[in-house]
Amino acid sequence: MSPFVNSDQIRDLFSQSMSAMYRQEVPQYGTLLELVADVNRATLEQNPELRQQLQDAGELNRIDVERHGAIRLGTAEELATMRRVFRVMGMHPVGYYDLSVAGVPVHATAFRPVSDEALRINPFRVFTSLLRLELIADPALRAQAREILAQRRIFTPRALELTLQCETAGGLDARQAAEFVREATQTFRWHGEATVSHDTHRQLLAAHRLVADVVSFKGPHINHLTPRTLDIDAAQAEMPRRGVAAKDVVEGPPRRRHPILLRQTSFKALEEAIVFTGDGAAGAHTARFGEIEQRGAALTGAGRALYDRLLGQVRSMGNAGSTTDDYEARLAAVFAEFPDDLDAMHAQQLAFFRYAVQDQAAFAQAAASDADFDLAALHAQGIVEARPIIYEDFLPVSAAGIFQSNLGGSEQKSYAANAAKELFEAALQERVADEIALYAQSQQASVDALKRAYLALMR
Ligand code: OOG
Ligand code: NI
Repeated sequence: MSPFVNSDQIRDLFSQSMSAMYRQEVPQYGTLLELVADVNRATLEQNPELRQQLQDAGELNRIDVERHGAIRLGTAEELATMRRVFRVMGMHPVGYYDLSVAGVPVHATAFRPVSDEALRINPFRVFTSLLRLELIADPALRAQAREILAQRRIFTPRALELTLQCETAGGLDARQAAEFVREATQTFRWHGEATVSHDTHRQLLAAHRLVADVVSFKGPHINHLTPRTLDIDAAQAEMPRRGVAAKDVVEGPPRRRHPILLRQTSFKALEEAIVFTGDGAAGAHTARFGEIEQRGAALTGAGRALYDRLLGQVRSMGNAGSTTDDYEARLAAVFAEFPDDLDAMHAQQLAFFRYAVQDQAAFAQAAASDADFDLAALHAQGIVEARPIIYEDFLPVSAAGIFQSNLGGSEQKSYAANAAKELFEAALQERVADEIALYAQSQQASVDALKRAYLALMR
């Protein structure tokens, strides 16, 4: 037996630790968790079929636990070290997100578990942005920000020691794992004391609110956590009833019979008191909020292109003088073009699927007849079923509303949008995985397993 705790278990402990800390720091987040638990309970009561599906998938016990959090880092070194720390918890960089197209001077990846099994144990992931100082126009302010960031140490010495220990020994024992989780959590806590003067904070704010959020503090405070809801429209409607200020619309695709990708909503960021350096002036900063998500099928390249085109079409219709209802009606009308029917989504290869035997007797009979393994035929006859693979990644650009609405203020900056994946990977000191390739692999693995089972039945 290995003396080491499985990295999936460490991630599970970590997500619980982050949840407890955030509930304490942002009490309204506790209200959000209760609301989501209530909505999920009601949804399951009304929908026994969904309950059965979740039970079969082994997901019923952990429905409303956190699915993700988000942080923003200041330097390449912080990002490279963060990669090592997350690796201890079985979280790897997946995907590259260029947020400059949404007027936000960062690029990002998601640290997440990648194997089907690890995702099942605990899917917790952290959307991790890196500030792009080169996008600050004023050279003096850019240099000052760089200097301030170079001084801070965002990890505790013990967290770094245990990370190294894990890398050299190949794992952590139970006591070390518990200590690692405690130490790692420290990096993400809130600091009410800024590292800059009131005046510098003002200048950073003027460059971009997000620049101030990253540069003014001792560490990358977690800026939100996000539980999973089974009915995001019900959760959205419930928020104001419980005194939670919800953003106006749910981001992402419209409500569908067969959900795709990711739908999200949030409560607006809090104004928090902070103390500046120098004269100790008191001020306020808005950064931290709570979010809810509902996940659906992962889309293929073709499916994603269709999604992007339709969303672009909705956006280009403009919002002038329109209400939330208008937006939802427009979204639904435009998305009528995206088939909401699993057979059509499958036939047009818009989504990824995991194949499983539906009718064991017929499957055995087909194999015994000595016919070659023919997935399409087995599927068409209903012997094999295709279940959508859940999307595990993010849509921060199409959901730029979340980013924007939570920075406070209504400013819209524009940057000459330019993705810089290579620079990001150089900072990370690793390549990010291609999420589409991961879904394709999961799909293929299910086909391979079916084929093996079929061949075994032939002999
Ligand atoms: C991250 C925003 C991205 C999501 O759910 O799309 C994100 C941030 O505000 O730092 O968490
Ligand atoms: Ni989020």
